[in-house]
Amino acid sequence: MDYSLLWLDWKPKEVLPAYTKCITGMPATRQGKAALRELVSGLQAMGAEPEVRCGQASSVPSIHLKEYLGKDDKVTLRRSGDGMELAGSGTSLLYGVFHLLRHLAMGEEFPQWESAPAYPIRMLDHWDNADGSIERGYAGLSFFFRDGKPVCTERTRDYARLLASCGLNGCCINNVNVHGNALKLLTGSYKRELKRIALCLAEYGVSLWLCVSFSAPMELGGLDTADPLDGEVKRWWKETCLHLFTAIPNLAGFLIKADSEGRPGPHTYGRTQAEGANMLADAVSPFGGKILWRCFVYNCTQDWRDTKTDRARAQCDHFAPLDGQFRDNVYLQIKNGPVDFQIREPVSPLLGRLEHTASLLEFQIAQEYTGQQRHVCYLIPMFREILDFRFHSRPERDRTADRISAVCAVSNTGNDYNWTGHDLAAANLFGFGLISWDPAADPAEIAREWSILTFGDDPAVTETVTGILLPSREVYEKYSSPLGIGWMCVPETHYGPSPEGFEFDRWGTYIRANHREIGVERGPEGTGFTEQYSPELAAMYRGVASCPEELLLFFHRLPYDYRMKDGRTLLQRIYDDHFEGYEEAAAMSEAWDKLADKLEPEVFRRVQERFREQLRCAAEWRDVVNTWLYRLTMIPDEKGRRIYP
Ligand code: GCV
Repeated sequence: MDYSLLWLDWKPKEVLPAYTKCITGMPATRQGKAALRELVSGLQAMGAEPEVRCGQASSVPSIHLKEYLGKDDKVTLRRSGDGMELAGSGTSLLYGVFHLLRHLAMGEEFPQWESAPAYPIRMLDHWDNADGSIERGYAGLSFFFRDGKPVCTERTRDYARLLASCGLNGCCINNVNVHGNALKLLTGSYKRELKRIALCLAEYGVSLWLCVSFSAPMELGGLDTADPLDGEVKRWWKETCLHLFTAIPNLAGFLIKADSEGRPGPHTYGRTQAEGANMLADAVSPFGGKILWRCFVYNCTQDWRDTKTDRARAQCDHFAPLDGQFRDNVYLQIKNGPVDFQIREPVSPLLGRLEHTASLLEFQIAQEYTGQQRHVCYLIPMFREILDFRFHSRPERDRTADRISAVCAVSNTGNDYNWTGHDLAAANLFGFGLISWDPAADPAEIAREWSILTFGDDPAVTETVTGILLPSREVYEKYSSPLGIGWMCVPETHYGPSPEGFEFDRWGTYIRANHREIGVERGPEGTGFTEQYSPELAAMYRGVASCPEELLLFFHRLPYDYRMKDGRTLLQRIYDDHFEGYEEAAAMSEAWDKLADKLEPEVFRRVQERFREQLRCAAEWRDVVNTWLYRLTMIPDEKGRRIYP
């Protein structure tokens, strides 16, 4: 096998509870049968030899699988005498089996669990292209596409297993920037291949989603318009959906990036985003399909002299006035921050504004701006912060977690042996699954569990790995872009430092630093972005003193000698962070080195190599950002450390 099984590579256990010797119950659905298979093979890998007594009650301690019919996701795992009873629908049995196996692997004898997922849609978005490349992919090539065509292999099945094992139930296999052969996914040219993928995913309760191009009626149908109100266009979509949904079971719907970064969309025809989304919603609705409509709509050709247009405002400006105008089967897909997956952004205000429209929160575990899976950056604590964020809107529906209806993440996988490029990045894949199921899950506990499942239960290893993962986001933040400003990376690649790179580009992501001041003024005298939040939050962000310091430069333009709460100047704080960030990354790398004789040599070596690159790059970030600021301001570091004048 040319890939690892990640956390599903069950390790032998010295002691297992007596009930692991016998399994009873006879699941009837495909998912239930998969659950039984997983249970048997998982227990075998741990060293048990379970006897399967289909349907029979057992007088010896056993695990009893009780399958309910229906689509309910609720799962109950409870102690029953000296054994365990697992009850749920077919897919829930899968969730329960994986939960049981994970907890047995963690050394828990009688794990009890009564749970249901917080959201009905918990999915991964792949930015895979038909030619096999992956946009912003950092772990090799696509395992969904090869030579211009979708492919279904053994790996597809193991991928579905990985998803189900952490509670995920959907994946969109192609890039939102639909081009090349991917356009033809809609036409049925690849019906056979898509059907195989769909069935393979379905066995593990994972639905298939596809990205489609809004102008497909022109690109594929030969029409001269894609106007969503045009009768021919509507007819084309309806017929296309009829063929596609009939041919491909388990197709859940479409994800669309429209009117964004050069993509076609309803604005081209003077129509609203709602008119565009609803037309597609009507086309998929006879098949129970859903439309995931991205809100990443902004002007990407903003002139630097225009200080009023603000990319951060765009989501709310475009979508808040349309609240309530979308069909029930439309979900607005909203990136977690108002700009674009920077290491720190405020939570998107649009998530606090929609009262009558379903929203789908979009995270990114592909580490586009967070070290590209060459740096360790455990993102789950950040996701938890975002889910816990309070909008001060309606008391009964105030936290992000309570306002959204679904959740997704841009995937960090590829066909690398370890799936995620950096071995430690798999913690983000696992963690995203667990936190999508339960937004109150503890990121530290997730890290601990992932480490034990992946590297075994040696406490020294667990302590070191969790000690590296947990602070890693703050470490990356310290040596890269300070205090929420973002965008100091190299345009195009989005890797490594280039503080003014975006300043001379057209994407509207200016940081506006000069020799006196740095930051973007987003209060009422600036772009007015603060006013998109509820009055309480707007007041907090508007005030320089009340604005959370970690977001100070996101919201405000300040002089370098501005005094932070601890008395340091803004500039000194930035210098300090960059020095400290590098030192902390070096300490993480040293901690890893001490695991040399505790891990598989290949795994140890791969991660060590990544740490070398992380340190090289962290030093570059530190030196480039500090030197650039020193040369702009000519204010030296108070501690006299080395800055390259
Ligand atoms: C898939 C950013 C990325 C693009 C990505 C886009 C999006 O701009 O750099 O590669 O396109 O976000 O989310 O659509």
